[in-house]
Amino acid sequence: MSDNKKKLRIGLIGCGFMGRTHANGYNRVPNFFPELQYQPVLQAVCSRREEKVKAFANQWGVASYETDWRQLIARDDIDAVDICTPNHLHAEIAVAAAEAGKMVLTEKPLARNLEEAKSMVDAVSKAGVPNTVWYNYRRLPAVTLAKKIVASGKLGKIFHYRANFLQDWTINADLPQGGDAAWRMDVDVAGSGVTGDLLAHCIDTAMWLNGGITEVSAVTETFVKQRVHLDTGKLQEVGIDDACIFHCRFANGSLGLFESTRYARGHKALYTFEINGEHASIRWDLHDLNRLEYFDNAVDSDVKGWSSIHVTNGDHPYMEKWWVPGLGIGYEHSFVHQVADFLKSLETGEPCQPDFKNAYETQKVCEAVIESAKSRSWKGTEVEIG
Ligand code: SOE
Repeated sequence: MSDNKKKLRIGLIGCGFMGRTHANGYNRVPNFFPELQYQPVLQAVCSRREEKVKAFANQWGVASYETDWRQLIARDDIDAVDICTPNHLHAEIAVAAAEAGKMVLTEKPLARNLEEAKSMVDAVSKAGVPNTVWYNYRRLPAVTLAKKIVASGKLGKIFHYRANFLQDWTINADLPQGGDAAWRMDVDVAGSGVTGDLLAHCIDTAMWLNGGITEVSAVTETFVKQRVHLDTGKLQEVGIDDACIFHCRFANGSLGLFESTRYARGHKALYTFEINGEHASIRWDLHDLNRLEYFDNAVDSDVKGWSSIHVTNGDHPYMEKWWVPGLGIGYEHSFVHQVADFLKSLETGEPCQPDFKNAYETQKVCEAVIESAKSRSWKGTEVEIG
């Protein structure tokens, strides 16, 4: 690797599933985005369990490891702190990292709640450090193409936005909550259930494509009311939402319908969205992520119908970086693209979206959704996106 590149020394905190997706992103970028001025260097990784973090460092080529995140932040040889921990640590780590003058990247959702999220936005803006949140699905070529199509006006006036994120991994009532394995089931750690974990993705994409959500009306359900907690060994109340359905209004006058659950038997990670406009519609499905479906009402009626665009041409978003037309890419590439876009943002000085400020708007919608379900009433979001 060329020596005249500026090194961006990354300190990765957390080495679970998300730690792996990010580490892979950092490792792949220099090969596929050689024009970037910055080169990420996996300088340190941190996790409480030494065995685990040592093995991770070995496997992913990380130069060193720590078992206390405060030690990692205190190091002079770290430029950017990347938070891949469970949600309850995002705010504390991000604020400390920003105060130490580090750039901060964090996994989604930004935080457990609005208050924590606000402290993070304030900390990075006070410190003036670059920041971003890994809402990775924006960076799949077909989703980025959807953004281009909507922005071009081809759809005309938008009437409907519809999204689902369906899974089925928590149906078993014997599944515990808490601990390293099941922290997503523990409300104290996760903040919420499917709303923060899955709908946050849908809301981020929706507001990116279709503008701000102004008010919501939601219903949530917790199908299994008590689960054994791995920390205490006791049967405890489950505080997360297992399923959430909400409808909403967007600032542009369109209506939205969102559903997420971990109880949709047969679905593992079915993230789909559809947008219906006056002239055209588009729809996308994570299980067929290289395709974007497009219906253009202006096409002659004898050949009119849904067309399926295989988003793998050299002139499709990000695709000139990969193989040749017709050859698809996968989930992991969205993280490679996010690293590349973050590095590019350091060159241009333009924030890498979604930055903390933008992800705070998504957090507002998540909070309004939970509030609306609790109070069984419509809630305004106060989102500041047009
Ligand atoms: C949950 O199962 C999960 O891993 C989320 O936490 C991710 O954000 C989502 O992309 C896939 O599903």
